[in-house]
Amino acid sequence: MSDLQTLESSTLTAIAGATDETALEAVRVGALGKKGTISALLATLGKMSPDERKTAGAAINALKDKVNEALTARRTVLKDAALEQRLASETVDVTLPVREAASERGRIHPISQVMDELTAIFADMGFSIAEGPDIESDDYNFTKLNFPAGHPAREMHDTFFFEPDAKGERKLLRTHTSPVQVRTMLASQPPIRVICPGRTYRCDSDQTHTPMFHQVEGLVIDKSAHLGHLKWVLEEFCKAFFEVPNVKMRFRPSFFPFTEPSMEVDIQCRRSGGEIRFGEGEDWLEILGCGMVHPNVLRNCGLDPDVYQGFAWGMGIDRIAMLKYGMPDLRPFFEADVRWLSHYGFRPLDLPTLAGGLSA
Ligand code: 2NM
Repeated sequence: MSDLQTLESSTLTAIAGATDETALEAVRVGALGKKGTISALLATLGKMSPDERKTAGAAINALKDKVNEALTARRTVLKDAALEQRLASETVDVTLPVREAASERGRIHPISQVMDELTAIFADMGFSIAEGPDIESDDYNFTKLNFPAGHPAREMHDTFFFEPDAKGERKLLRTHTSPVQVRTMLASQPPIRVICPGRTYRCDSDQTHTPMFHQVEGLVIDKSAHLGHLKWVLEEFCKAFFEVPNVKMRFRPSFFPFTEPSMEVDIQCRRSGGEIRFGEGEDWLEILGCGMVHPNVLRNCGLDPDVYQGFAWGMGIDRIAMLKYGMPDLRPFFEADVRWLSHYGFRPLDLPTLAGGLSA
């Protein structure tokens, strides 16, 4: 075999054996690069006689063409194989569920959700939202609300008191949100339509009570507000909140120091197999207290009871949250367990609106 044939077969074998484009490029440089084997052969042509050059030149150039052809063909094969492999390894299953963004992974606590629902419902009826401090004076929490000193109703509230301050004043953790209504009446003139949601505190702890809990209270004051308006507001609220077209309500006489007359309100429900449904059935469930604001409260808050009258109500947010969302136990509300929250919590971007559905 001539040198040329040996070179040809070894070069073509190397080309066929190159397993990727880098290896193939190395073979090309080895044969056709400046110092390559074929380039070296071409360099010998200069020293040949014209006859020799004619035959050798043709043979070497034919070899060069053959090698170039083989290189091109091999390059195509390797390129195609590399593309195939990439396509196989980079496939995406577009039917897989999308992973939630971090901003969507958190959950809204049921109490926050219910507060958002309450405020959406009452804002739609024209109410404002008012808030006040958790630490209150005895005056705003009790005295102005017609709980006289030594009155037994003060003891009903199991109040957390602070140590008396330098002036001898004993602050407390508010036992209801009513002091916010006191502040509203002192600061503004009727007509007043306001709801006051927030944290409240009583020294009480068992299966159905936590020392901190949440209340929402409402207050309407003008020159002609009456019990008919109160019933309408509460009925509209219950229908909207429990998302039912109709609900029967029962008003029973009761006592609160800040209202006269005072009533407790039950709503119609059906209890079956540990489940409770509203707007149907023959059972009753107590959900709130209400009444006409006592003339003493109006007077204590700077309003003339011969000119103004109004109604107020109060209810426990934690309790209506449990009822609406079927949560059997109150205590996990405040245990900050993410497993409970991911089960009972609400999606952060689904804000409750009356138009979009409260709990949709
Ligand atoms: C209730 C029940 C009945 C109430 C009364 C007042 C105020 F400030 F107007 F006197 N605020 N909240 C009230 C009335 C609260 O909770 C069960």
